[in-house]
Amino acid sequence: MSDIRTVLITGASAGIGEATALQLAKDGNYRLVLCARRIQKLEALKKRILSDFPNTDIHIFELDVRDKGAVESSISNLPSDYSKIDVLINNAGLSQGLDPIDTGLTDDWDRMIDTNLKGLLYVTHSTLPLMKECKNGQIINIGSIAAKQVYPKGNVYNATKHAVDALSKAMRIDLVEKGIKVSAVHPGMVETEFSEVRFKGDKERAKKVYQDFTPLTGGDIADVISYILKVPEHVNIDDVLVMPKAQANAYVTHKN
Ligand code: NDP
Ligand code: 8X3
Repeated sequence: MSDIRTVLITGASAGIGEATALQLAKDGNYRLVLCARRIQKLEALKKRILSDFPNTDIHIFELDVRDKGAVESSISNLPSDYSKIDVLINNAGLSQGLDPIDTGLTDDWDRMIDTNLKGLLYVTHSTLPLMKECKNGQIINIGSIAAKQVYPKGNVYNATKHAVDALSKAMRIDLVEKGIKVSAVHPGMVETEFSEVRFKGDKERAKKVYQDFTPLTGGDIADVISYILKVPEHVNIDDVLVMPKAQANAYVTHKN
């Protein structure tokens, strides 16, 4: 078993994915394969990583996880140095809108289902053949507190994240005999681009979500992921719920 593991991170251009790429570069024993739709952001991240951690091997590529054909061809045609994936971090995801079920927009629903659920499935399906040879494969799915609790107007986003929770459990069963570990990390509120994306560019509304308490940072979640990847080979962290101290659950956040 090589000491250097190759890690594929989806949605690495911002937030939790970007912070995880930086943390794993710092940890030092990972070869990074990073994808997202915004290639310029990935290029800037690659530059930063190579400036801070010059010995990092890093490959970036543009990918919309909703595009089944693009997922299949880009992952099956990775450069040979990066074509054996040890670790997959299914992080790409988003919320669109915050509306009751009767007035929600069906286009928003499609975007969330296509990204958070179908995208995760396409990427996993394309990556598993590249993991087969390694005896210590590992998948980390990023769920949410919304995978555990349903909150008002969260309907379809909540449903996609409940599905990520269910799929994480199902993958663990189906992959156990192949020696592939499956973990799910479920964050509470993390200050990233998430709310700006949910509210379609309304920065003021997004900012208010994280006001008057201390939310998690992408780095907090990256720390948890880094730890999950470091436990001994015979140990698996199945499921982690990580909340800001001020957030008791999906409904109760203590604001000053
Ligand atoms: P950000 O909006 O900051 O980052 C989301 C990332 O996903 C970006 O890199 C974005 O890249 C990528 N992405 C979105 N759609 C696609 C797509 N179709 N194809 C490829 N990449 C895509 O949000 P977070 O970092 O907060 O979110 C990361 C994950 O964490 C998501 O799954 C989210 O649901 C989950 N989460 C977030 C929480 C929070 O409070 N922030 C709490 C709980 C879970 P690009 O736009 O360049 O494609
Ligand atoms: C993102 C956190 O509380 O907005 O999954 O659902 S929340």
